[in-house]
Amino acid sequence: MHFQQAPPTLGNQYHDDRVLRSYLARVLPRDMLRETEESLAEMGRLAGADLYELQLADRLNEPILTQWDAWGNRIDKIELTALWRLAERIAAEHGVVATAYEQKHGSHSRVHQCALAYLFTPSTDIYSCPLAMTDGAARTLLDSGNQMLIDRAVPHLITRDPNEFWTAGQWMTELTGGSDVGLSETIAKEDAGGFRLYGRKWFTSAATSQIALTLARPEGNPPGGRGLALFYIETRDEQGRPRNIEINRLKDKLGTRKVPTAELTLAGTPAQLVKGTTDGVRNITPLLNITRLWNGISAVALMRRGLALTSDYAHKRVAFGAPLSEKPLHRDTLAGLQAEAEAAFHLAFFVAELTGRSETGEITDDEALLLRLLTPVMKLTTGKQAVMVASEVLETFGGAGYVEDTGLPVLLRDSQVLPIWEGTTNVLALDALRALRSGESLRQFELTVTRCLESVHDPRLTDAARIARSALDHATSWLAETDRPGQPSVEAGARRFSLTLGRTMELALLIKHAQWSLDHECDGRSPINARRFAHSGVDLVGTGFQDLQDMQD
Ligand code: MFK
Repeated sequence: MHFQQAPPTLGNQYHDDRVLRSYLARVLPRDMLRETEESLAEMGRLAGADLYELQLADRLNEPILTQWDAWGNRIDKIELTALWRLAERIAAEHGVVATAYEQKHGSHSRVHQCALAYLFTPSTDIYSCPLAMTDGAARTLLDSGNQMLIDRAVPHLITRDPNEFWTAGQWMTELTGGSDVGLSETIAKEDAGGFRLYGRKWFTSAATSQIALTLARPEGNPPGGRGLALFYIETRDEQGRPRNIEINRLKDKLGTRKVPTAELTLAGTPAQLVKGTTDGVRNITPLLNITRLWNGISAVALMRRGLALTSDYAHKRVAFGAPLSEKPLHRDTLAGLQAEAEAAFHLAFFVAELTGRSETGEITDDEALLLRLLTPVMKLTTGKQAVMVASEVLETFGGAGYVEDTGLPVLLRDSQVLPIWEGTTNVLALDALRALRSGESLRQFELTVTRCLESVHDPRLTDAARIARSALDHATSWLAETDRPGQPSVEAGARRFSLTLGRTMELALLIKHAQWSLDHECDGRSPINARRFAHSGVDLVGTGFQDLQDMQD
C-alpha cells in the first residue's frame, strides 16, 4: 500500500471558529447573540461545504469579456464565473450587505454583518469586492442627503431579494494613478438635465455592477481633489447594453482573478451629481472608509481560512513518525500565526463596532476621532499580516502549498491585494497622519489602550500589558519629537509609526479579550496568544530618521 496524502477539509466555519464565537459572546447581549447565531451558523455551513466545494471545482474559470457580437456590434459583455453568480444570490438572500442597514440590532448590526462577511469571504473568490463597494455606495448615498438618488438606488443596494439586488462599482483610479486621485483627468460636461463624462478609468473592479460612483471634473473647475465632483452612473440601459461605456480589456492580475477588473473608456456616459459640483474626494470618503473596513474583515477572514486548513492538515499529515500536530516546531509555527490572526481579528472587529455606532448616531465625538484614525491604521496593519500569514500557511503544507490544484496558492495571491487596493500601506500611513491633525485622536487612542490594559488582573497578562504600554509610549514620544514643521522625519517614519499603532491596539484589544475569556469562559487560549503576539514585534517605530538622512547625503 503506497502512501496517500489526505487533503485538508473544512467543517462549519462558524461552529469551528473559537475566536469569532468568543468575541461575539463578549460584545453581543445574550438575546442578540441567540438571534444572530442561526444566520451565522448557516453561513458557516455554506462556507465550509457547498461554497467551498464549488470554489475548488470552479478553480480554473475566470470572467470572460466579449467585446463584439458575430455581426460586428460592440456589446462589451462580461460573463462571470459560476461561483460568482451563486455568491451574488447568496449574498443578497443572507443579507451580507443588508444586515448593516436593516439595523435589527442597532449598532451591533454592523458587527453581525461583518461576521457574515467574514464567514462568506474566503469561500467566494473575493465576491467581497463588489459587496464592499455596494455597502460603501449605500453609505455614501445615504450620507449625501441626495434624496432622489437615495430613493432610486439604496433600496436595490440593501435588498435581500436577489432579483432586485444591485451592486455598485467605485471607479476612481485613472492612468494618473490610484493614490493621488486629485490628478484625475475625466471631464464632466453639462448636458440637458445632467452631465456626460469623458475619460478613462484604469482600474474598475467588478465592472458588471449596475451602478457606479465615480469622480470627474466639471468643465471649468480647478485642478486637484477639490475640483472634482462625485457622480452617480447607471452603467447599462434597459437592454443591458453599456451606456456609452467601452470595456477595453480585463486586467491580467496576480490574484483576485475572478474579479472582473476592467479598463474603461467613458465616452459621454450619462451621470448625475451626488453632492455638489466640487469636493469629490471628500465626498467619496465614506465609501473609502467602508471598503477599508471590508478590507480588514477580508484580511482576518483569509488568515482564518489558511489556519483552518493547515490546522486540519496537521492532524492528518504524518512525517518522521508522527502527525505534524504533534511536532513541537510545527506547533510553534502555527501558534505564531494564530496569535497574529487573533490579534488582527480584534482590531478589525473593533473598527466594525465603532462604524456601527457611527451609523446609528450613538458615537461620541471622541469615538468618531478614534474611528477616523483607526480605519486606515487597521486596514494597513491587517493587510500586511494577511500576506505574511498566507505565505507561512503555504509553507506549512510543503510542496502542496505551492501546487495550484490544492486550491492553496490562491490564498497568497488574493491576500496580496489587501495592502494595495483601497490605499497602499504608505498612502494609509499618511492618511493616519492626516487623521492625527484633528488634534485629539491620538489622545483617544491612548485612552482606549489604557482602558483595555486597566481591565487586566491576571498575572499571565501583565507582561503583555507592559509591552503594549511601552510600544504606545515610544510611538507617542517619537511623534512628539519628530512632528516639527518642515521636517521630513515624520513622513519618513509614518509607516513604522502607523504599524506600531496598529499592532499596539491589536495587542491591547487581545489582552482585554483574553482577560474576559479567562473570567467568563475559563479559557486560557487567548491569554497564550496575547503573550505570543506581545513578543512578535509590536514596537516597530525604530529610529530610522537618521538613516534616511544618511542615505540622502
Ligand atoms: C475585499 C475588500 C474590499 C475591497 C474593495 C476594493 C475594490 C475597489 C478597488 C478600488 O477602487 S481601489 C482604489 C482605491 N483608492 C483609494 O483608496 C485612494 C487612495 N488615496 C487616498 O486615500 C488619498 O489619501 C486621497 C485620494 C484621499 C488624497 O486625496 P487629496 O485630494 O490629496 O485629499 P485631501 O485634500 O487630503 O483630502 C480631501 C478631503 O477629504 C479632506 O477634507 P477637507 O476637505 O474637509 O479638508 C480630508 O480630510 C478628507 N479625507 C481624506 N481621506 C479621508 C477623508 N475624510 C475621511 N476619511 C478619509 N479616509
